[in-house]
Amino acid sequence: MMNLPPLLVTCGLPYTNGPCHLGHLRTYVPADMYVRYMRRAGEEVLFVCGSDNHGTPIVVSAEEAGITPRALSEHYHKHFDETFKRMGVKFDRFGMTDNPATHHRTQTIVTALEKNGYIYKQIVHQAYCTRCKRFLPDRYVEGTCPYCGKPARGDECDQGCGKHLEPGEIRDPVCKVCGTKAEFRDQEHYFFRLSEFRDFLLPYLEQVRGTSNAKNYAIGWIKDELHDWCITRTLEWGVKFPGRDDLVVYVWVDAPIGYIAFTEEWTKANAKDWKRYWCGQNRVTHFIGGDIIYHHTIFWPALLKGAGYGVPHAVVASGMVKVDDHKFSKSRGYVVWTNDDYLDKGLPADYLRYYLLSYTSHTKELNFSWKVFGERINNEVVNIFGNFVYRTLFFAHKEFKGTPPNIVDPVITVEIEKCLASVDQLIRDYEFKGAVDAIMTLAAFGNTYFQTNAPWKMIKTDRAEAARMCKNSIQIVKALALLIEPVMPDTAQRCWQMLGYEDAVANHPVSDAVVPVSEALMRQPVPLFTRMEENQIAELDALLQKRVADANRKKEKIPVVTFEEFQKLEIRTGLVLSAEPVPKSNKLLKLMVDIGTEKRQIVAGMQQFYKPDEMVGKNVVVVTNLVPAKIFGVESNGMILAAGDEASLLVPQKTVKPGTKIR
Ligand code: B3M
Ligand code: ZN
Repeated sequence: MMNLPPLLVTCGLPYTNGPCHLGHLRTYVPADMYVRYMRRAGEEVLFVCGSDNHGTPIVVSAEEAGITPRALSEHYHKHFDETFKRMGVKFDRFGMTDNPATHHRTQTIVTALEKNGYIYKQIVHQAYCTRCKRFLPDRYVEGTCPYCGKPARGDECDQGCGKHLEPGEIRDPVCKVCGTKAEFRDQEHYFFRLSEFRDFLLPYLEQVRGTSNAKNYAIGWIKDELHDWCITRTLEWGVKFPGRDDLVVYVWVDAPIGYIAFTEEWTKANAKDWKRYWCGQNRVTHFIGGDIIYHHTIFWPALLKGAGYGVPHAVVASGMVKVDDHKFSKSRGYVVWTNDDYLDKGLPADYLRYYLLSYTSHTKELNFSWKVFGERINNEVVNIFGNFVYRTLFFAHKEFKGTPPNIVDPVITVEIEKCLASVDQLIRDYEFKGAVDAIMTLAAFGNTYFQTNAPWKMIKTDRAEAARMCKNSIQIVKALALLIEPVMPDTAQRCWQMLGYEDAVANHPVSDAVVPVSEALMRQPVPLFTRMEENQIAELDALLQKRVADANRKKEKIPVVTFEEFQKLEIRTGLVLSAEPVPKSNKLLKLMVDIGTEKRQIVAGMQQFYKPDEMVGKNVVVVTNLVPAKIFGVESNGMILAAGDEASLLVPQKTVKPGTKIR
């Protein structure tokens, strides 16, 4: 282990265009566990992340919200920073890609790439909206994936095959803002020669560390053709391409460069050298979602290599998250918001951390459901871990006022050592679930030990023997507190304090698990956990079901109408000239309406709400280009707009000439 470079752990950067949800946590919580453990295993670790502020996801959302991209970014940056802290995810540095450090490092790297001959200019056929009068980069355009035919965004097939799309590749492009069919126009852009990195990437990927999904996908992809990437965009918002005021770099250039910039921000503030982390032999370890493997295993290493930096040591990719067996989807309601649905309901961060870490292996699909969540918390965290700790400490406190002064039995020490060794191996292999399981196995062992030895009976006949059993159990509690810290940091600290320690459990190496518990006086123990009650779970689940139902209703009843479609409707003001009931109907009125250019006969269902006389002389709003229809045998040529079941008429605020267009 001599002279290993320091370990740098990063997490994929959240876009600052929406709140934190379970999908984010699936990556951040395991990364945090890894960092906490590796630190306490004696490694020098730096943990950095930040928010991703550039690119069309932010510009489009800011436009929708009517604020600047910077304001939107600051809002969500703060949100993520606070949410991660609440979840116990503790970065050494949580930066912003729009800050000077990222701008500077990006321009430096792009300049180096140009100098090294990896960037060239080329004309591309870029989607252009004639209505908005602008080019449509990335998420400004939607259409069909040329590879799989599924609906796609300008730069990625997000609903189908997941491929990265180059400008001009998307089929049937439509402007996301106004719905107009886009056309392709020529524009000059800069390209990165990704295709030249194949010979570097093949052997690189063979040895890269991390999870097998990342490596295997990447190796599969580079066996196909590698195409160059267009790395500039016509946007105002972003990092300027060096020497071009009209172009910014593609967000996927400056986003990963943010990892370096955030490291620099931290080293600067801590009198350290960022090059130790990034240049030459390094231990950069990227934790990312499974949907951005391509960017981190192919594009990013090539970029670093081309600019003369060290390349990542490991890529750890998490599996997808499902909710109630459905693909995670904000618009369909299959989402769990970290604050609204979880933390703000008063639920402990540690429960969710435990669930996320222990549900399944890191690379597998995690299928969230409140029911399973409740079961696992009650059956494992509360019944096994919590029960064992509380029984042991309660007994020790009651009978001995603390830890009795015995020697820990070798069998107990062996059991703890076995657990330490397997946890260590599993975490280094990014098998976080396996590690949690191993810790829980030790807790179950403790439970069984306490139950079968029954020191509460023994004490009636042999106090010394009961003290020995108690000491053994307490030693297991100590080991559990130390081991569970990366998983449930708050729980671990409370457990640690109940053992009588005053300091932070996180400051102790995990190996302290076999150091005999000091004979400190204990505090009055209290249960570590509260159970998840059935009605509480039912309420949380009902909220999710309601959100899904609402989303469904919205989807079914309200189809999205493009601006062009909307424009097809002709809506004008009209003046009611005469009105009379339609014979044999108690609902309908037959009206004659002046719509400026002509007089129209219109049948309207408003007899119950308006007397014919009342209608005469009213200014109304009429859809004038509806297909004529016969209602109760009477021809109706238009529709009068009214609100709700009582047919409250829509009328212009100020009197206008009949025939005035509504727009
Ligand atoms: N901001 C979010 C995503 O695509 C994106 C990650 C950047 S990591 C450098 O998941
Ligand atoms: Zn596709």
